[in-house]
Amino acid sequence: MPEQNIFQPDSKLSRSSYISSIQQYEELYKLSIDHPEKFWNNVVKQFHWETPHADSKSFMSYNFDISKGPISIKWMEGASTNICYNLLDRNIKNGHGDKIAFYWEGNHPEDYTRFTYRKLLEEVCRFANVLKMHGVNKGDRVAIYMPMIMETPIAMLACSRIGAIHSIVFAGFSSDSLAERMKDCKAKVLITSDGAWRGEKLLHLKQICDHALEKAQELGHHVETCIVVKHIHRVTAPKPELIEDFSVEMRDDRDFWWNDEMEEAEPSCYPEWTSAEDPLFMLYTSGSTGKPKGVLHTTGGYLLYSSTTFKLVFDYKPGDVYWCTADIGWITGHTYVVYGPLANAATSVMFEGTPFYPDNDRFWQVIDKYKVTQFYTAPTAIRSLMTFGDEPALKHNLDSLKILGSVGEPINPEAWLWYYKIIGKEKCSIVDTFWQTETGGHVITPLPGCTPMKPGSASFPFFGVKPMLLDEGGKEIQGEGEGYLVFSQPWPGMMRTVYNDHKRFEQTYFSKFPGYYCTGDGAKRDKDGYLWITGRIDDMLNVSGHLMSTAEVEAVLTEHSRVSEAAVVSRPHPVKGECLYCFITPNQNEPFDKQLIDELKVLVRERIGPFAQPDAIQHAPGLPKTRSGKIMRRILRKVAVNDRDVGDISTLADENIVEILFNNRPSK
Ligand code: 6R9
Repeated sequence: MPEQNIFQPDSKLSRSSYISSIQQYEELYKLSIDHPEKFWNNVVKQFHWETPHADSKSFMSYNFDISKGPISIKWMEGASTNICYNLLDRNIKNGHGDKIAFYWEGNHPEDYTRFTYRKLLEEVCRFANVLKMHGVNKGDRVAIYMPMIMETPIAMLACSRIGAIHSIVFAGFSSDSLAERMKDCKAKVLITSDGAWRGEKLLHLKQICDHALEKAQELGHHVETCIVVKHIHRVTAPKPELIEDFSVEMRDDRDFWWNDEMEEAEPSCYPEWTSAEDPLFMLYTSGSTGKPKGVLHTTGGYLLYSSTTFKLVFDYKPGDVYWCTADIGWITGHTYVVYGPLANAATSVMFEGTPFYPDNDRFWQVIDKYKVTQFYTAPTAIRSLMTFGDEPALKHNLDSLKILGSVGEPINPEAWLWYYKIIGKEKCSIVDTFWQTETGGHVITPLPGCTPMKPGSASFPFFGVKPMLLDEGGKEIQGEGEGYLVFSQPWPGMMRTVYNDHKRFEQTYFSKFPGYYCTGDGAKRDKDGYLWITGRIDDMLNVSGHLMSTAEVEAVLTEHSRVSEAAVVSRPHPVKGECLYCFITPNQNEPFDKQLIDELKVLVRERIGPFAQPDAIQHAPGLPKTRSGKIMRRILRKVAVNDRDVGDISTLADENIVEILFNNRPSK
């Protein structure tokens, strides 16, 4: 078992936290599993329902067993509400109109602003009216490709106000990826900005969108409207010379400036009442077959779950200032920058920039500036900041911090301890939150002030979540052991389907173990019942918290005309967690040279995005395959780390290839 040190929560924090002891957690947990309605009803009451759900029977219903019929998950059937109304109007009615919803901190330290709940509602209503003017109706899909600026949550909430479904594509994806996603969801409108600064880099977002819109057209889908936020001229330029030849092309019949549209729009907009099971948003996540899946979340359950996990996992109290550094383009940004905090009338920091600009102490400087109480980031960020030593953090006053969160990948004990000691001064609870795009919110996590912490363990299930470990044959592993992490009953915030492909939803998550939602991750349970996530058990990899599939990258590499075959595995990386290691078999008589390597790197950046760029590309005159032609990735992973202890290779069609691959490893 990994590190077994236990860290007790700070007693002052325990005294004030919502859930203050393991006993209290266990009682509530039991209630949430045995009587979901009793548990969730307290949350239901906090929100406005235009129509309440019909009766107890309609509170929750589900089928997780494919042999008994289609998989289905429903919460609060028959109820209607509007999530934007609950996040804004309801909070204003409750006296929070002048409360700060967001402190926006730009890329440049001189750019900052703030938005109250009232101001946010006004802007959201205006933009909802803009969308309506452009013919967006309930159920239509709106693609969003934006930096971390206030217009992003405004656009999301405007969609939810009129019942449109937002589909955000992280603005680090390439134009091809954006096009593919817009085509898959048949987006009517695309919202973007002219560009964005990331540190000293200027990103040409509108240009990427222009290519994507063209490409979508080639793929057979026409996006009618593109709305563009003018951003880069409004803010301080880290490198003014880069703006000199920055230009944006606007097509008269398709492109509109955000500000021009907003000027004419009314600042009020009656919310569209949507059914609890109406779609709220979709968000693409990598699929192990290559094509991304549009994970679909619905309204009522997601509201209950995002608000409750936010409140209890971050122990959010009025007066706190919370900061989640995730980009809104990922699920963490959806649930824990936008929906969860606003549902609790919270005050958050929203940050446009990077941890390294203008200096490596930016995170710590921002925590000090806003007196942040809860800070939520990813292990990859912690690891890269650790490399600069303690001094950048020690320069700032971090005393306001109470809770530190981690998300996206397993946090190694070394990074955990640094976070705990140097950032949290041994008085903060660390919440290592395990969850997925599919789960909508945290599913396995410690609770602050409550759970004794083990560095590297996500510890225990959140309320309503019932995890189990299964062996390869589907038998449950009780007590200590390791297996597939599955869930045996639904919680309100879990995904409902893959957009337009319910079969794929059933196939991906419910076919391996009938009756269970399969996460695709492995986990261990130790003698104290703590869960330790061991990582993906499918062909997925996690680079700096970005999940991608080996198949997706292989498909891109083999597009190159000189490549015959490609295989991709993950290799451990000290900062990114994992990185891509690629094996390339060129076509017969084609050389494997630097030019090819460079072209392949560019290709992956173009097709997927810069974060997917391989760290190593090696020549593979052949790949280790079984007689039935399956690539043995286990062996490739050994080659990637230069570990000659490859185990049994007798099932290979050609055993000699293993030695050749070891000898062909790149020199650095
Ligand atoms: C929220 C998010 C999901 C995958 C998941 C797992 C890994 C996330 C983790 C973690 C260990 C944690 N993961 N949090 N592994 N400990 N605390 O990241 O969603 O982008 O869909 O990724 O990330 O492998 O299956 P998503």
